[in-house]
Amino acid sequence: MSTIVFEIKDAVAFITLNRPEKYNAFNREMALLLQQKLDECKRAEVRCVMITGSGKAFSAGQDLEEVTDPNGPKITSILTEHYNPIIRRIRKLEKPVVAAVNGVAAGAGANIALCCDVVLASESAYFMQAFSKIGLIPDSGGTYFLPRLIGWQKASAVAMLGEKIPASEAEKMGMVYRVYEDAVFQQETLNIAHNLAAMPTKGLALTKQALNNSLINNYEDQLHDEEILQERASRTSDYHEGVEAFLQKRKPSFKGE
Ligand code: LHQ
Repeated sequence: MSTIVFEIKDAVAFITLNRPEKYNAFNREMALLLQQKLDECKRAEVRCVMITGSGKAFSAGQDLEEVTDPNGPKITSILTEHYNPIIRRIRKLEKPVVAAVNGVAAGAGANIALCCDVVLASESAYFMQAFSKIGLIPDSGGTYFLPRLIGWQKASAVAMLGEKIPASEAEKMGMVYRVYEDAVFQQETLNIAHNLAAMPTKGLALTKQALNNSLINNYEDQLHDEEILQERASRTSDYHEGVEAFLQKRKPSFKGE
């Protein structure tokens, strides 16, 4: 069985982390394959990406057996070759990426989920910045995204204590957009992915770009970027369809163009 299951259906690319017996912990093979599959999501037919885990976990982060293997990858190459390229691909991908956190998301597994555009979790899922428990620092963008998502104070405590943060608490903190009861989680996350896939994909990509820019821009630069990106959005056929459909009091049919 492949460590990543990949399927494109109805404009949604489903990426399933697939090492269930290891709680979908990342080894080199899985990390490189995830990068490859994220690249495949650039295809025009894909209008939304959903990342989830198979079995009980979303992902328990780095496979700790691999890091203790003398023939395994070195710590620095784990970041430069495995995780950082994954985070960059998710942030740069010009479509919405949904993290459907079906179970525990720990270490790099948590931070890959947290850098996605829409983070959904099942009631029984939990998040854990497990790094501190083994003497490491939060990586995979954790020290960047966490304080921006939940504020400095909570980010420091979450990063240092490495406690289990239940999905409901993560939602209150601002790590997660919505939590669903386990029984309806799969259906509800599918609905969100399909909704996103039917939306104006180019407009969403430009929204993502504007939000990415806001992480580094000052206020004036951000207003300037909004002028440029909004003008670009207004040149899409989906924009024209959206306005026309509104005026004609009908449902819009967006093509992602
Ligand atoms: C695992 C793992 C795992 C291997 C569960 N590896 N097998 C960057 C740079 C360089 C180095 C290191 O890492 C990084 C980035 C990082 O991600 S650092 C953080 C690495 N992750 C962790 O420290 C989390 C380790 N796992 C846990 O603390 C627990 O497994 C959690 C809290 C996730 C789940 O606990 P339980 O529900 O009690 O499950 P379990 O511990 O029994 O795990 C289930 C199985 O999965 C078990 O296998 P077994 O054969 O005994 O049934 C675990 O050994 C395996 N597993 N995480 N990271």
